[in-house]
Amino acid sequence: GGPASLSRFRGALVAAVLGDCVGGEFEGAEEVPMESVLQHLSSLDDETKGNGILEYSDDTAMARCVVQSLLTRAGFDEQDMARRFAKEYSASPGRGYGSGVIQVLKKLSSPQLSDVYQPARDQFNGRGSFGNGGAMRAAPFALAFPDLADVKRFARLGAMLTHSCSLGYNGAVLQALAVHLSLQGALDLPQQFISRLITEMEEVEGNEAARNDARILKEAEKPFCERLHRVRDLMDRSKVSIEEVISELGNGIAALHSVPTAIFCVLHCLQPRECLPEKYGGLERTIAYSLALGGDTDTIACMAGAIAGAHYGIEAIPQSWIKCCEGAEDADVSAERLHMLYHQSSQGG
Ligand code: F2R
Ligand code: MG
Ligand code: MG
Repeated sequence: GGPASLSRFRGALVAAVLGDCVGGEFEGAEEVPMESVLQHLSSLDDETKGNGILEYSDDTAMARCVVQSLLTRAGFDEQDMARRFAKEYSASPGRGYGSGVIQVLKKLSSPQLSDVYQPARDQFNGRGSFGNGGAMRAAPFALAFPDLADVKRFARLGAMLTHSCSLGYNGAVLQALAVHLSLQGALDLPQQFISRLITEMEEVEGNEAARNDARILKEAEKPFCERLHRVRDLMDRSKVSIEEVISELGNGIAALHSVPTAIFCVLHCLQPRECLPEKYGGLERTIAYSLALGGDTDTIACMAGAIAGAHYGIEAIPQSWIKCCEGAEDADVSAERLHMLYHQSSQGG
């Protein structure tokens, strides 16, 4: 489809759910042989499976809250979104949430709470979380707002409801930017895509709060920019091993160690790769490669899935995968509604 087509919206939201559901199998594993990944993925073609057998985790549970809030309020409303996070957690606490964020979600359910951003600020002795929980649910912001400045602003505010450290919320901004650009067809020119992300993040990481957090955590002056430069270096190499990707970019639960990694997975899998079956299209390659990195597989595959899905569109996703994943069909319905909201906004309605 063309820029911002319905197919791209459906691809983004559905592939994010698939990444979460199929990635759950390997979350936390140190090494994941490609053979095990391919076995897991081919088991999804088994006709006797299906009907949402693979459950979604916190990644999708929170993204669904973001989507419902953006749709119901026709824009960003922090009170409504915070209430939905708290309600969702209390209804299904067993979705594999991070151990820190649980405290925030409990506090957000208090009717006495006057500032919905305060519980996040109190995390980790006032330093805030740098986990990837803001980034894992950031894709819907790119699907609701056509304007780049809105995508950046609301992805940051949406993440700050749980992640007040800039290394957490700027990961969400980067993820939303990647989906936004992919939706416009920017992955047709991969070098320009990565350069554009670096330019945008230069500005995002240029403020005092970001510099301060980076200094305290002993990271580079502009940590996401530095990682994106590493992504560009790896892209330019003809051969890269999985070990090198993990050591250069990471595969962990911190946004800094997973959002640039997810972006690399998408870029690396734009072409066929020796380690992946020839019959796989780009979307299948991206999901398989994300799982083979090990570590935070559900979240890396969820984020890479959203970016790749926005590029390849819904037609690239195998029907059998959709049938196996809880929430994938709901995501497809929501994508259509977000597409309408996005195009209403772009017409100034
Ligand atoms: N939590 C998981 N997976 C592991 C456990 C699964 C579960 N117990 C099960 O077996 O079912 N996955 C999910 O969590 C990640 C998103 O986490 P989020 O929302 O960012 O949570 P949190 O708690 O804010 O941060 C995660 C951890 O990062 C460390 N951390 C963050 N900020 C820190 C800081 N300022 N100082 C020190 N440590 C910090 C802590 O260890 C946090 O617990 C996704 O992978 C999702 O799938
Ligand atoms: Mg998860
Ligand atoms: Mg995870």
